[in-house]
Amino acid sequence: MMVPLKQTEPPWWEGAVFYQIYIRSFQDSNGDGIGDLRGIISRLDYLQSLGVEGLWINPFYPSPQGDFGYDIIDYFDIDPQFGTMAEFEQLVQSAEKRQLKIIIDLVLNHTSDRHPFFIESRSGIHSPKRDWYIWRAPAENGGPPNNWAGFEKSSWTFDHRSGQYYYHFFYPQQPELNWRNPAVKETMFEVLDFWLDKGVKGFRLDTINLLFEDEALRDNPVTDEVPEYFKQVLSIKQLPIYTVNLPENHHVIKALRQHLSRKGEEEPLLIGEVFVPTVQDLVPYYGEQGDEIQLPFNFFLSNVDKLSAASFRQVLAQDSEYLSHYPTTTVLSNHDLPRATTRYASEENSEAVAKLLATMLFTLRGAPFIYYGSEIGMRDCPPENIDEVQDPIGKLEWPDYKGRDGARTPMQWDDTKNAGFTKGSPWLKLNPDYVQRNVKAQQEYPNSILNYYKKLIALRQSWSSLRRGKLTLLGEDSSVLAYLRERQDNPILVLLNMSEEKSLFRGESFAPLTQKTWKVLASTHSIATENFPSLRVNLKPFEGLVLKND
Ligand SMILES: [Ca+2]
Ligand SMILES: [Ca+2]
Repeated sequence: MMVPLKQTEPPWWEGAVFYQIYIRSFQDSNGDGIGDLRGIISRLDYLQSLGVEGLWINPFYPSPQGDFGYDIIDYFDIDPQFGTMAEFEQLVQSAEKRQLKIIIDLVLNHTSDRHPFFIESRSGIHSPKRDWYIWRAPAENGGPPNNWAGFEKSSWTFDHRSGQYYYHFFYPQQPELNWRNPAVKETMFEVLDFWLDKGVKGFRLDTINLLFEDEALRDNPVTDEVPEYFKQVLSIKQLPIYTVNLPENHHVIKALRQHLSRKGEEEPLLIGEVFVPTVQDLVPYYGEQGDEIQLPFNFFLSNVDKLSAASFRQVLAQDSEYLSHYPTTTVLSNHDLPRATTRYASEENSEAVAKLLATMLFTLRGAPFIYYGSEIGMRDCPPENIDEVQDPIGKLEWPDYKGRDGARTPMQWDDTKNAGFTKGSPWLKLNPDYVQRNVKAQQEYPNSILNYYKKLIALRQSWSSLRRGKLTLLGEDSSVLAYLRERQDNPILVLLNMSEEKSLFRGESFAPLTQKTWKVLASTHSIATENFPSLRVNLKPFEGLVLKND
């Protein structure tokens, strides 16, 4: 029975600051060159000192690591290279003591081809688990059952023993579960129960909008007009209308949300990775009654291809139009993208741009997601030749695309050998800039990116207008992105000069700003204490300012 929600405190995650830990690269504790759970535990004090609230950890389940953990062979255990279940429990407890909430990554769409379910399913047409995956007879010409494509030109792989094909949007090592089978649903829901019992506070659901495919297996229409967003995941030109965002996904997500609502307990947080063509298409994933995913990832800001006030403003205007009544996320970097510093800055202006982007990250509506290392302005260090490549997509597409290794290099803790990440040989080479760019150096330098992050995170937590206020975009300046955050009587004004030239912001032309004087709360360039009675602000190149009503 649905009980109407009482008007109470908003949930902890609304507008909260999250930190993404790519576990392989964060901190190694035993010298094997691979980050692990004990490594994370040893850095919890550091994470607490940043002021973040949620920790999202990339997959740590037993896995052949064909896609670095997104190919799971056991949903109820920890891969020995990352640690033990006892260490995971210790991590949750130690995090809890520091008010840090653990969010784990979960892959429901597919398993590894070495998962016992798939091994059983593959054993023959009459296997009791045959229908747990998507098996079909060949087309009349012996080829794949239809034209569906994803990471590979055909999403079907032929199995010689049974003479049938199985379906996988990603790699052949990632066969897709058949979500039309109720047994699959029941079994996978138990996985979430298991981890909730371990004390996790939520899940980041991998590719959750790919659960269902068209039952009749109709061909996807072939077209040259593939939306930008799908170009990243489709190897051939087609509109994935029969493989992505099917209405059936919503039935399962609703059922999952309902399944997880436990009486008297705070509802676990569901964060969803959803590939959708427009901001508007995110809306259905919240559920008509707010009964699906609380936080569908909003990647549109990270799709902006250059540092441009106009381009970011365009995305934020779309957010305002469609998402102003929904909690959302702010993502500039993650394990699938080149880091924002690499996308938007040169080596020379990297520090200034990192601070400017941080000013935006922590002052927008969406819950900010910090990708590990962003807080010190880490930059990509891509492989130089194919022998160095670890990422499967980099191996497949070299040299056109070098894969995602560049954004996954080990965390730069200090200037000792291997940056304090490992005493052994790191699984992926370090960015040699760690000698200058590292946590220890930035802790000691008051105007570092790291200290600026801490300052902005603290501001977000003390000003409810930053965390929960509405956002109003101001003007159409080509250099300065300006917006107001308001809640009750505490407006905050944010000015971001995205140009490498000085720019003048003329506040007098905006009615909400006049009749007020403004005082600097945070500034990228110096610890300013200036007042701006006239609201004509001269901004230095790449300067960002956060101002309060004085
Ligand atoms: Ca290790
Ligand atoms: Ca699927």
